[in-house]
Amino acid sequence: MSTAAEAPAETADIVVIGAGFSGIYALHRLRGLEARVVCFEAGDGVGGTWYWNRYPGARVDIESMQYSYSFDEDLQQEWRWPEYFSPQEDLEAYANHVVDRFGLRERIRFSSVVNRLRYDEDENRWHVHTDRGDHVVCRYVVAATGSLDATNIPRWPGVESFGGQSYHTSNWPKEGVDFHGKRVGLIGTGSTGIQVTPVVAETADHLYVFQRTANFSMPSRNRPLDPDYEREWKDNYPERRAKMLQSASAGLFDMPDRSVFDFTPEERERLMEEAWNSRSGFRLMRCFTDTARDIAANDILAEFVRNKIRQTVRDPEVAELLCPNTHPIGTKRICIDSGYFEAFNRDNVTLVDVRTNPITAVTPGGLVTTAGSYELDILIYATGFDAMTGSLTRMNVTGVGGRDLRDKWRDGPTNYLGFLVAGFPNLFMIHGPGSPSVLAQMITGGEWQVDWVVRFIENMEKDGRTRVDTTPDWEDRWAVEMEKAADMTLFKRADSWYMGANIPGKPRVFMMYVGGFDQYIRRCTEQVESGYAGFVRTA
Ligand code: N01
Repeated sequence: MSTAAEAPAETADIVVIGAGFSGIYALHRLRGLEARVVCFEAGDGVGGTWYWNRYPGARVDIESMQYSYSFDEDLQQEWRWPEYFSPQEDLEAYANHVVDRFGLRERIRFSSVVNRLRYDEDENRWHVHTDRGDHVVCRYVVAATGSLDATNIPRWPGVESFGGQSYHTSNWPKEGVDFHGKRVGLIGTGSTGIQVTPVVAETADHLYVFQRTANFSMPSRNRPLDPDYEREWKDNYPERRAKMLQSASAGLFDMPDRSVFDFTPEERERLMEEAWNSRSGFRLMRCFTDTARDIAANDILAEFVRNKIRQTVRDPEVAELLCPNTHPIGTKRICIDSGYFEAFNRDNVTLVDVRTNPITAVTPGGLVTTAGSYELDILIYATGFDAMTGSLTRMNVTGVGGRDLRDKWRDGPTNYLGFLVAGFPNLFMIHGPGSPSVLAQMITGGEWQVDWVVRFIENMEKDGRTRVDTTPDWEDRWAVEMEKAADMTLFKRADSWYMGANIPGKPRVFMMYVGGFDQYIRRCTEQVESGYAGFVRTA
């Protein structure tokens, strides 16, 4: 499977795959184990998501005082975030700072794509191969491979034939792209497309936004970080970080205690207006207790946002097309924008409805839909990811009996507590399917998962165990629990990447644990306290 000449096998104790935020922390934590650790990273720099997604407008949608590491008090006191919601370049700079500050860089092998991961049951070892010819034989693998890593470009006829410049947003050139005087086509209106649109619109000659599904988005109201606010966080970091882990989202947000139906229409309008105008558009999603579970409550919130779109976009037909009406609000990732809807008031921006008239082909000169063709110089694919599973299934992973992970996950990504897959021993996933993953604040969630895995490995060593697996029965039990949690929400009503619905042929399963990060911690802790029930540890 390797593409370069293969070097002789070398040995290690642990291989970490990925030097994103969780992989970096895993490297730091694993130091304490006196183990030989090797980390492979596909990029030529650190930061994972925040290394790859350098498209114009890329910015986090969780405030940076929270979306940052908690493991080192000096680091969190000293680091300064210039803005409330950090842009990609600040997050990448932070990842680099952490790697250098903690001396981790030399442990990372950059530009090394793991393309084969094979478990040898006789040896109880993993064989890790890369496209550069590395072959490392190790005891444990920590797959910090990210939830949104494997890109999705739909297979339209002619995709390879386009004669202009084309980019997927998660593989953006470091030198940037000049849009001056260019006709640009942007496919996709998820969080990414919504961030790209206003920035490209500023310089492109013309921007065509190809929309299949209109999305709910709220203004980020991003601004320079207020020093008093920063001080307040820094003065209270230990307590706040602890509280984050006791919350459903691994973050500190205002939590509602009121039903939308406790109020008159006028009162609820006033409350929603207040939340809309608050510092963070996300607050709107936390206005009432029942909007995530009750479709009638959800409709009220959704209509409030649709009315905001109608008030913002001058052309009523365009406004109506931008109004989401295919899914309940919050069942696809809520987007946070900086002038998305306003961009459609510009003369150089055209919204193209590719739900009614789907894209049929890419040609050397542009795009063809069932309604017409568009001449383009630059084509931007903001078409998302084979999320949650793609990073592992594309890696050619085989477990006990040579079983291919793709085969094991044919009907959906079975796992136990999001950490282990039965028949794939000693392979730990971070932010994998079955964990809260993207439904909780990912840096904090990743730190917690990494800590759990490192403690697990420490205990294995202490107890003289060398192999851990789970069983299909425990996977089924977790699947039932996950299903139960998802059924209490409206998530399954949307054709979202959460459900695998964006990838043709992918099984339609809600892939994350939506019971809350606090509950997830409780469940993982219980299993450990009950003597590792569900984890089959052998010598
Ligand atoms: O990807 P997406 P994304 N024909 O899958 C469209 C995180 N993130 O990169 O909805 C036409 O959401 C697709 O249409 P539809 C965040 O978790 C965070 O935008 O499937 N269109 C959709 O509009 C987010 O959820 C931040 O009908 C096609 C778009 O492409 C996740 O990343 C910023 C198509 C894909 O949207 C992914 O976001 C950015 C087709 N054949 C991302 N196939 C922040 O922190 C796909 N599409 C702010």
